[in-house]
Amino acid sequence: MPTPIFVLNGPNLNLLGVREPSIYGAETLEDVKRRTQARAEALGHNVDFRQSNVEGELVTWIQEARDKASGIVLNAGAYTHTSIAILDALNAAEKPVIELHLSNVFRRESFRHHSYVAPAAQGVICGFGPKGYELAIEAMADLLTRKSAR
Ligand code: CA2
Repeated sequence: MPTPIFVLNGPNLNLLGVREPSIYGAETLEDVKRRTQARAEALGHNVDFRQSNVEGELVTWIQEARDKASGIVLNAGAYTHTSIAILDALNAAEKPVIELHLSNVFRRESFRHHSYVAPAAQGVICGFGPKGYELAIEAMADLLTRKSAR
């Protein structure tokens, strides 16, 4: 098995498909995991898909990615807008990072317009719902192909 792409999900994303379908859609996180894994496998990658409501656990997983992941796709949830600890961990990981959001955060409240994650990310995908996870895997696969060609 190749080194996995870590797909990390932050607080409240375990509620997907259960609450607020008008913002986040009807798919559960388990559905999103399945479509993410399917896209990764089609592109010759595998994913390690995780969710936590705990900021420190996300930091620990990002630290783990330094040795155990090829890249990090991160939907940090609300920690996107608050967490210097997650930014520091991403910078220390020295891996390609894609910031991901289901919703278009720029159409929402102004406090969602700032991201602490973005300075550590190669790119940001937001507003495409669960499809964004597949887009993020495609983008990460391209980044990893370019990296291995260097
Ligand atoms: O759009 C995204 O993916 C977000 O990262 C989701 C976060 C939000 O704080 C960010 O600004 C944007 C919230 C995740 C909460 O997910 C829920 C899902 C269903 C019901 C309630 C919350």
